[in-house]
Amino acid sequence: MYSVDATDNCGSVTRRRVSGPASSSFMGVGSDIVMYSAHDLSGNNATCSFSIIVRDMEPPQITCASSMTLPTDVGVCGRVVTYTAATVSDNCPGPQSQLSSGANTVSGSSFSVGPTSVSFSANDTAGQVSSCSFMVTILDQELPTLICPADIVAGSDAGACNTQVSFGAVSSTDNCQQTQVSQILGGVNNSVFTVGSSLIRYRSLDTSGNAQTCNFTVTVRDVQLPTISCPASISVNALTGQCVAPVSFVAPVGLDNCVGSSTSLTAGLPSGSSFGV
Ligand SMILES: [Ca+2]
Ligand SMILES: [Ca+2]
Ligand SMILES: [Ca+2]
Ligand SMILES: [Ca+2]
Repeated sequence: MYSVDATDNCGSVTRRRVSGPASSSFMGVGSDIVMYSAHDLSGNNATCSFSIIVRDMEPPQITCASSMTLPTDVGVCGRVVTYTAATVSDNCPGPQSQLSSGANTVSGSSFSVGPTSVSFSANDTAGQVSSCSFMVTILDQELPTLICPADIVAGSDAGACNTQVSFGAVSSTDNCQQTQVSQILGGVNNSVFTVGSSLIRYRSLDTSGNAQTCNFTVTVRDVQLPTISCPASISVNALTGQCVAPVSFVAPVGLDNCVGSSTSLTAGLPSGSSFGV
């Protein structure tokens, strides 16, 4: 809205808008010149002009997609992510959203494990800029693979209730790098295992803390027979007037490479018994 005044030395003056928009009329962004003329009763006239500039002072409105957290694609340390580009509105036509973060954040590209910021911006014709951003977070939730050796069966060493056992390497892979493999249970490789069965367990950890375990057993068998020596055969005479005789002998005790062996009488009478003729 504007007003134009005109005065004269004699009587009334008539005003006329020669060009340009009228006061209170709608005017788009840009500039225009308004010209008026004034006419007195004697036919003299004068003109004046002024310019009107309408500026866009309103920055664009821009809205980004919501932040997202997604697992990695199977077997790879990243994920192909698609998302909706930011939407823009403005009081004036023209602005469109433009990706302002790196080329590796284009929708449909492969995002690395971890958080990545994706930013969009929009410029209106008046040079005003608005921007928004959201996070794409990729989580490695895929467990490492871990392969243990097959179960091992070994015989005890001669004269010992154990043996040294070597086992093959454990192999591990992960969709991401730097897998850490460690043994968490059982005797170590190349150590001496006693007769019996031992559980060996390994664990593989990826850099995101996903754990995989595998097991195998080491069984050492006692392959050595016990030894036992019996006394020499004994010959005694029957007691006078009887057909028997008491006989004592040192009961044999067996020996074995492993502790816990026992010796038992399996036939005949124990020492001190009365033996018949
Ligand atoms: Ca005049
Ligand atoms: Ca604007
Ligand atoms: Ca993994
Ligand atoms: Ca034995």
